[in-house]
Amino acid sequence: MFTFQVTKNDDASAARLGRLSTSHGVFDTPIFMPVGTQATVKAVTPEMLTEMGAGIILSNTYHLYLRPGADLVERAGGLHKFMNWPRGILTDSGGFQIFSLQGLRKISDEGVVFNSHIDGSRHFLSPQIVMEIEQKLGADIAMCFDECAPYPCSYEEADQAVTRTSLWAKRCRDSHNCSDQALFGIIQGNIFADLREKSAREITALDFPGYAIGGLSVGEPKEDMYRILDLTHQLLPTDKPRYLMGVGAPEDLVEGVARGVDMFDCVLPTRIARHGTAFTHRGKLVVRNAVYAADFRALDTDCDCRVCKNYSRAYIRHLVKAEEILAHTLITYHNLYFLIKMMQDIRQAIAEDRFNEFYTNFYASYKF
Ligand code: PRF
Ligand code: ZN
Repeated sequence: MFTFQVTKNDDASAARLGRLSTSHGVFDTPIFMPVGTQATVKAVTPEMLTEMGAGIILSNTYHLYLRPGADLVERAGGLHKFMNWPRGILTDSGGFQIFSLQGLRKISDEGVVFNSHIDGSRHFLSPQIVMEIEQKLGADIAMCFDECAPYPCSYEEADQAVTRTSLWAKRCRDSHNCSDQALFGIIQGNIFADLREKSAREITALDFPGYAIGGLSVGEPKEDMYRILDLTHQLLPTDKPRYLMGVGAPEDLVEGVARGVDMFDCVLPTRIARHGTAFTHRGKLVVRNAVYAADFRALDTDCDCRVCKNYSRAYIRHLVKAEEILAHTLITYHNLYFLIKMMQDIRQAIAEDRFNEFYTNFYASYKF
């Protein structure tokens, strides 16, 4: 049920257009996936996601395994039914979340022992167990259980994460037996070129239907991320989707697409929304700032989303200051729409052979 076709390659960059088919819909790439960690994209309903044009969302194995539990989601009929989201879902494997946890965790080749962030209870996850959980959740795309080395880290640490990620990827592949779910491999290697090469070689040898680039946007300078992307995309098969994990700043979407990335996800648009910040074509707008107290223009005067058509900066700032939860909904809606529309514009630009022009115009108007 899972297929991917590249429909066009850009002449002037590694950007490309593609089409991803799952049993929950067909999606054009490059695509941005909103994050719904706990089976909800915070502050917006699935109906709003449909309206803004979201095709596929990401959810998290780690959180759903701890609460409400994979068995419950399975009994509900899977994640799509449980949360009333009819389109695509990708589940991240939990590796990254566990490695970002503070406190006790013990990692070996067998798996990870860790304490729940909810009640401190002790748990063990292995590649095999994660595959069982992801199959119960029933997303269209599941991710392998991987080890994401932190930044900064030593060469030896990054090397060990690459070795373990390959070992686990093989175990994931061998225990994954769900025909209606695609399992993606994950490339690690931190900022070390030769480790990226080794990881890409070992993971692609396992022949997954798609490949993620993990271990980036973990605190390294942007130049390092772009340099690693430049070399990694060339090591991946051209006929499989490439997914850059946890990256979603507008400039990183543009840079990622230019380096051959097809899929992105990030909490940034939803997280900054809850802190009163909106994306606009001219850069980020901190709507909670006093300068917007009597500004009756839209969040982004160049946006045609439902929020920008109907609500002013002054009103939304008032909601933020009064700590009204509608502020979260309105800004989240706009921020997600902004990135989804930006990806649509990027796709159109690639289709019309003017991605280069899009790139130049983006930097001319987007201020940092
Ligand atoms: N691995 C997994 N999920 C992730 C990452 C990773 O390396 C990242 C890194 N930016 C975000 N989410 N499994
Ligand atoms: Zn808007």
